[in-house]
Amino acid sequence: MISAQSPQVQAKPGPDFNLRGYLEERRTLVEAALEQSIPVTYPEKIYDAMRYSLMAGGKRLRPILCLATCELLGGTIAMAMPTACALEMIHTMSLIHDDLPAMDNDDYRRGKLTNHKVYGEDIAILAGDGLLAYAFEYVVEKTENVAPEQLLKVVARLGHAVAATGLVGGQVVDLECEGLSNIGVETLHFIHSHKTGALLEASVLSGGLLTGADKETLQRLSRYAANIGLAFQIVDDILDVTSTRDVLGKTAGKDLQAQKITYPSLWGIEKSRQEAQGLVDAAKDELACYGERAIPLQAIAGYITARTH
Ligand code: GRG
Repeated sequence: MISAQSPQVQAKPGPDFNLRGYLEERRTLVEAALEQSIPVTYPEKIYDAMRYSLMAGGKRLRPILCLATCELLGGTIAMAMPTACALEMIHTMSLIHDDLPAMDNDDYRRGKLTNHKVYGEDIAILAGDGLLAYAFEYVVEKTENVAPEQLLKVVARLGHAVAATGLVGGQVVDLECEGLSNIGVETLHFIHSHKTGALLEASVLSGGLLTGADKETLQRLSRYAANIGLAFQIVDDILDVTSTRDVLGKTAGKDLQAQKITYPSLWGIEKSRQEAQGLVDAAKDELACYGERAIPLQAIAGYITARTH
């Protein structure tokens, strides 16, 4: 069980803020909560498959964004942890389905064989479905000390991020564009603001919604999230070209191999880097009004362009 009290955390915003320590500390908290979130019971095979991908590592960026935003606005880690776990369950299910032969057909994810390579396609589809449904149950059942009307808004926002208005819509357009060489930057933005941006935005907004944030605050958070979401995807595209499977934990060079239109293929690597940096700077500016308290979210924005995997 997750304690109703916030766990003791050391890394606090301030002049000596240490992003590395902060991310490590939050990741450890999230891992511990995820570890307890899905007990294995009958039929064990499906729980094993769900846990295989959920506990396979990853940066845990979405949960960390949710926790950080909730804390920025005066909430606690404890009240946001069930939502943070649900975000990671949703993210993980999208990776499982994305890797399927009917979609990206990938063999490696998070440095391990993909779910369908280990459990077969049938179970991998069901593991994704199981994680998706359980994410919603988990938020509703496990969240404490949040007003029901705020929690309803969180649930609605998660649904919006998953549905055709979010991940599903982005994935459909991505599939439609496969093999086409005349994709413009607007279509590319649509794909990524839906496939990648929608869940990152939901991560930030749900942290705000849990605290009952007002409309103006939510709009500011949305702008921060839209900027980091796009920067994140540009960097993802750059890393696909410049990195290796060992570092990425997934197949590198896939976009080039599939002749996919990407930001580097449209703009080149240097302009892509500059665009990503401009978006990160804009994201940081959005939160300047919070002073020192914004340091963690601003530093996370910076990490997005500096990351290597
Ligand atoms: C949501 C119902 C439903 C179906 C899924 C397959 C699909 C529809 C959408 C694809 C979503 C997708 C895989 C987007 C890519 C997002 C992305 C950039 C993933 C990598 O995220 P990281 O780098 O990965 O945060 P880690 O492993 O660190 O968590």
